Amino acid sequence: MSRLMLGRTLERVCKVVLLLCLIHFLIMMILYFDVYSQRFDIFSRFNNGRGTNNSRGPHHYYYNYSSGRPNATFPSYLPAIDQLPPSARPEANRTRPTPKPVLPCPEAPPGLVGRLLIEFSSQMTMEKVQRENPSVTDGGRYTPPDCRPKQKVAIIIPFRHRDHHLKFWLHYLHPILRRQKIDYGVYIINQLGEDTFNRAKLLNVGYTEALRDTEYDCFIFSDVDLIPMDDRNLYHCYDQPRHFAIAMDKFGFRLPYAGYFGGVSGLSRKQFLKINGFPNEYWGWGGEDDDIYNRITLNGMKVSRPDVRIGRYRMIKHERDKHNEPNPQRFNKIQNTKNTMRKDGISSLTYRLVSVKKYPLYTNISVEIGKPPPRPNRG
Ligand code: BGN
Repeated sequence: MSRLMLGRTLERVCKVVLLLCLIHFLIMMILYFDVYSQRFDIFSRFNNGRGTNNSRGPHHYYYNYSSGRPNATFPSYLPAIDQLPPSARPEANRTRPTPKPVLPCPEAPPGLVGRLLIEFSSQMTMEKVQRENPSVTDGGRYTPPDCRPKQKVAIIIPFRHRDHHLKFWLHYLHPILRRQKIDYGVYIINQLGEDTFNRAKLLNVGYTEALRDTEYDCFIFSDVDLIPMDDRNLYHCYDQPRHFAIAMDKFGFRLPYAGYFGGVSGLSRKQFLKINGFPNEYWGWGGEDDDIYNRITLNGMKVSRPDVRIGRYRMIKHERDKHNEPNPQRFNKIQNTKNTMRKDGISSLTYRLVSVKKYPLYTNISVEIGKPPPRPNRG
């Protein structure tokens, strides 16, 4: 009798355990497909025929303000367009555009992974990076398909002869920004010619040119060799001008000095205009970031920063660039920001736009920005 009872009880326990396993399995499957589709874009890899043999080769075409992609706002988990029956293809649905997501994007995006492993030794090609990022649309634009971001962010990168770094930057940043649910565009501001480099002037050009493309609210200015090591360092704008790259490997993962504002920083349109943009007169290496810091504090703002454990960055090692020698005038100039900032800035910016090319993962803006004024003859 008691054996029978024991047998029945065991049978019931087994049934309950089996049921629990089934429920667990189902939940795991749902989570797996939800998280992994966001994290690695595994479904979008097969999306709209842009796989290995895709049409997005390394070629480019020239700026076209009206070239919107019909499938730009389609969620990445939809099947490839050419696999759909004709009636279900977007062309057939022109009268019913895809509805824009109504829910605002969460403050803390759920797909973030935290600390990242960043290395620069693997073989990187632009084709590989393009294949990794099929949901980025021409000119390096991306909009989250499943929520409505508060800000539109332009990422501005001053550039000259750093193609190798750019591949790594795109390889790491596009997936991070996607996980962060940022609505963004990437702008490479390429200084033509071999005259002295001028980082801050290129950043002013980037601000101006990005706004000709889209109504951006926020501008993040990043060096091409700096990769965030934690995706919780969110690339959008804050109540105060933001300094993102606060703990670089080359400085022992610490701020080199309290007023450091170099590497990666971000200002809203309003904050940028309040300081009259950046100085145009810092030719060569150094000081321009200190001048920007001075502008911020002189205009009654404070720099905001992430937690030091989150604001970590790896810098791609490189030789010092040619034609970007330390600027000997920088020590004097940063003493004078108060007197110069109203006349020298976005209000006095001049340059010659040579070309705007939209590549699959970024927009390349090539400009001539002039050269430093001749030094007065002494003696
Ligand atoms: C500072 C530079 C910055 C640079 C940092 C980090 C100057 C101005 C004279 C003191 N500033 O010393 O531009 O980002 O080092 O390398 O040189």
